[in-house]
Amino acid sequence: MLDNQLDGVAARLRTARAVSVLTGAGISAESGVPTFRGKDGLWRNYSATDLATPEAFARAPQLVWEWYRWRRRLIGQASPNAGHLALSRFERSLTHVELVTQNVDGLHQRAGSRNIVELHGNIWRARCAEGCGAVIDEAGVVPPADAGRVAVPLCACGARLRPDVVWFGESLDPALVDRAARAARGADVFLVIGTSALVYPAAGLPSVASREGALVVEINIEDTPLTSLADVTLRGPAAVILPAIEARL
Ligand code: BV8
Ligand code: ZN
Repeated sequence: MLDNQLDGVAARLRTARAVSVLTGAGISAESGVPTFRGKDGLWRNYSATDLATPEAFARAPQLVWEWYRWRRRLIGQASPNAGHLALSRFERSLTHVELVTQNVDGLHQRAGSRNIVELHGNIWRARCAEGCGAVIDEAGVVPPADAGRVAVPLCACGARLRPDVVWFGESLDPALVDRAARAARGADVFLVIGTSALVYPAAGLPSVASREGALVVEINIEDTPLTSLADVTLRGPAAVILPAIEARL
């Protein structure tokens, strides 16, 4: 069954004018980066929705920064996995690939993907919390493990710095949302990889693609709210499924 499905998806990818991809935390799971809602959770006994909010940052900026430094350390020690790498090679072997990611870990860039829309920002950047416009790229600056309870970093203007990511309840960059929606509308094949399809507006993209006639392919280890909408469901880990598709291109 899976073999026939993989053959079918590879055949459609080969002839597709435009392929769009939406990834979530699941594609980074095999790099050792915990997912948001998986059993290993993300951090201590906090849930992401507790900490990834402007209210949490206003209430406990040091705790939020401790969480993000912990994630930067994890991600800094992680490498792109076979799923990220296969996707980056799709950019060269297929006609046109647009990669929309909900992930903030930067692993798609490190895998060599270029055409990326980071809907939720990037954990390696910090920006002024008061909006003076300062953005600081701290890519690869892995915080030391014994950092402990470190001070909240400050912007040159004196305000606090915050992670340059989109928190729950915050609006996404309209230009990025528009680019992602155009990628979904224009896709002949829409691959949805490693996302629980719970977080909007990203979770709305597959139905945009489906309405415009795209073949929607879900790659996940379990069912999600998207499974019933998908034309093809490839059940398995992204780091196995994506190379298996690539081998058939
Ligand atoms: C907004 C950055 C307008 C921070 C993140 C009710 C209905 C609809 C919407 C809402 C609602 N109530 C509130 C909202 C809005 C809210 C939302 O959608 N909430 C959800 C929880 C209901 N959305 C927002 O607030 C967005 N903004 O809508 O603006 C607005 C303005 C004001 C007020 C209201 C609305 C902003 C959302 C962005 C939040 N920021 N990240 C950070 O990372 O620190 S979201 C966070 O969740 C990550 O980006 C993550 O990527 C994302 C989604 O999670 P997933 O990626 O899907 O990861 P998850 O762990 O859930 O699932 C992993 C999947 O992988 C699983 O399915 C698993 O089976 C699979 N998997 C595991 N291993 C593998 C695998 N698959 C393949 N291979 C494997 N090996
Ligand atoms: Zn500032």
